[in-house]
Amino acid sequence: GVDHSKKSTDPAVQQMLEKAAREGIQTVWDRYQAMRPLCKFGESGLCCRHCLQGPCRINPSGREPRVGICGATADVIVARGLDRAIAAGAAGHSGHAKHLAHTLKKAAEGKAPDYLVKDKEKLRSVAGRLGIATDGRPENEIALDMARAALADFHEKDTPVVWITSVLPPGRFEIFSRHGLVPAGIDHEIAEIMHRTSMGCDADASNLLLGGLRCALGDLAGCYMATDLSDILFGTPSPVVTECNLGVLKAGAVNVAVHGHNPVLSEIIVLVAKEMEAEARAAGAEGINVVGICCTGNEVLMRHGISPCTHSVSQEMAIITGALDAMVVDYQCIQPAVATVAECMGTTVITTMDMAKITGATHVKFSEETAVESARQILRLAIESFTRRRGKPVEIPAVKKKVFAGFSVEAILNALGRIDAGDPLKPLIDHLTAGNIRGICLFAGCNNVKVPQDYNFITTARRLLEQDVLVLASGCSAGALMRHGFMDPASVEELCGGGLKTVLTAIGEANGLGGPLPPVLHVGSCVDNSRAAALAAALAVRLGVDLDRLPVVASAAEAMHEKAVSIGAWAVALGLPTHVGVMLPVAGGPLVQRILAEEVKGLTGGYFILEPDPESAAEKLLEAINERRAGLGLPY
Ligand code: NFS
Ligand code: SF4
Repeated sequence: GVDHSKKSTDPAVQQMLEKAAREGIQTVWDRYQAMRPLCKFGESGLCCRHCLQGPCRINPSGREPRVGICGATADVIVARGLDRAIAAGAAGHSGHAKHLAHTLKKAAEGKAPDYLVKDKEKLRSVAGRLGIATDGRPENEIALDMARAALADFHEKDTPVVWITSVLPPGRFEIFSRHGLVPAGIDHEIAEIMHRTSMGCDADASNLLLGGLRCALGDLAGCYMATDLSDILFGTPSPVVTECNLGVLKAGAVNVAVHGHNPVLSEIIVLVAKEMEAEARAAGAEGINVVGICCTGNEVLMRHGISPCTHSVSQEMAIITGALDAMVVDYQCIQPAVATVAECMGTTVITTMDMAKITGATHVKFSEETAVESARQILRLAIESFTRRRGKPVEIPAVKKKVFAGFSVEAILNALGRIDAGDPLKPLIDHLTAGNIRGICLFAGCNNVKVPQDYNFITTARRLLEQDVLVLASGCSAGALMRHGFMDPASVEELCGGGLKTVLTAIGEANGLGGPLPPVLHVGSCVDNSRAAALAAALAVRLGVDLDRLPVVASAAEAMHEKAVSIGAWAVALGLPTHVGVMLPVAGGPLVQRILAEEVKGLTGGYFILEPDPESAAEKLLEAINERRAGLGLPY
């Protein structure tokens, strides 16, 4: 067959690409080829369609036209475009959070009987942080107040976004206040970006980017809120072990993939699938095998050990196996093409959210009031689909890796507490200080069809681990690293430097694992990047320094979605050196590039490292870590 290694480094995906080629099924990689060459104007951020006089495009070579019809300069057009990406990302994360707030509210009011407060301890601790009274109050009352506080954070009110003000180390808040970066309301900031980037408003690139940073902090609030409320409703993750990749599909079972983002749907599917085992067996199946794709997969992996099947750019591959009976989706990151591929393979694609339908898919409206009933209806469609597939040949790649996941901040502190119960952060601080841990890197974001799948992640992660950097991962970057064995404790020997190995082994052994923790700690879905922010904030408070002095960095090596842009922007606002491995559409704006890579340092301490080469990216991240170690007077 053809060499598919330029498309994906994952052998399971390569096998499916061979099958797709054989059967004439078009995939994302074929569509990418058909799209090339990509438009140079768009790629460099130099096209504007913000009014009906355009579209305008600036000549990237420096020749005419140099400004838009209205006179907007290249930098203005680029900054406006970036701001809109940030706003779209923030709308996604916070829309997800708002959905959870409504679910929590309905649960507290007794209107959604299939949901309840599962983690009462977290409810009380988050309430305490938000200033909601807890003493002697029943859970439902606290939950209702919290849901109201969450919904209130979306609009402009007298006080700023509480999911920002209550989560930052004190010094950070001062910096944000000084530079006008404190979000007044999440939806308010998104709307303001739409306003200021419309024709004839903000025409100053640095002012535009400041607005973008404030909106990105609205995005952080949405992420943080989503994590908090999910933990409260569905439980705070603790360590789980399972397997991942396409090999987790089972020819004889009703295979159901949950794909998208919000655990409001996937949690109930997981629950109801257990109840419907008998129904599946009556249809001749071995049972119901729920697997995850993308971030909702991460949510149910973290809380229930559900096996992740694949992620991001390779989502069509799950269908191409021929073994997937239903793909149940909510919103975000679902390639519309899944409906087309599903038609060839007999999979039923089920959309569930009225704001995210796909032509060709089956729509089953999912509402919290009747969640279990909707889930039954969805799973019945999956069983019917299985009945049609029964006995037909499938091709499931025999590729699986072990995954050790579930590292919420609570789980990390709990594990560290086995070393020092009175002061769980102390062992982490001691190892950081001594240099056994050189620094911490958060891997985040998607796969991108422009990068051989997972190549950037594994190349950069290998180098950082070997240099004793503690690696956290979320979203589809976690998916990438798990599918290559980076979440199997057995890989510590091969991947980690001596210092890191000592630390992971000491923690693992103190927790009765009889061996190390995995090389990479899975912190959850993309909204759970907030967990990394929380851990960094705790370290900063404990060390008595602000976030921009910590040897903590972030990397989105294969970013794709607008959500990844907004996360990157809040990481920079928090003061982190933040690597992006795919070119942001900013090449056409030299001033914008300079602000993002350098000048923003003067404001927040953070900055973007735009570096497509994964080896150089690792070196730059290590340099940034070493620079910060030096600043703290630590050996490096
Ligand atoms: Ni994050 Fe998660 Fe994946 Fe990218 Fe999409 S699923 S929210 S955006 S593709 S990492
Ligand atoms: Fe062109 Fe200005 Fe209209 Fe954009 S806003 S399309 S640059 S005239």
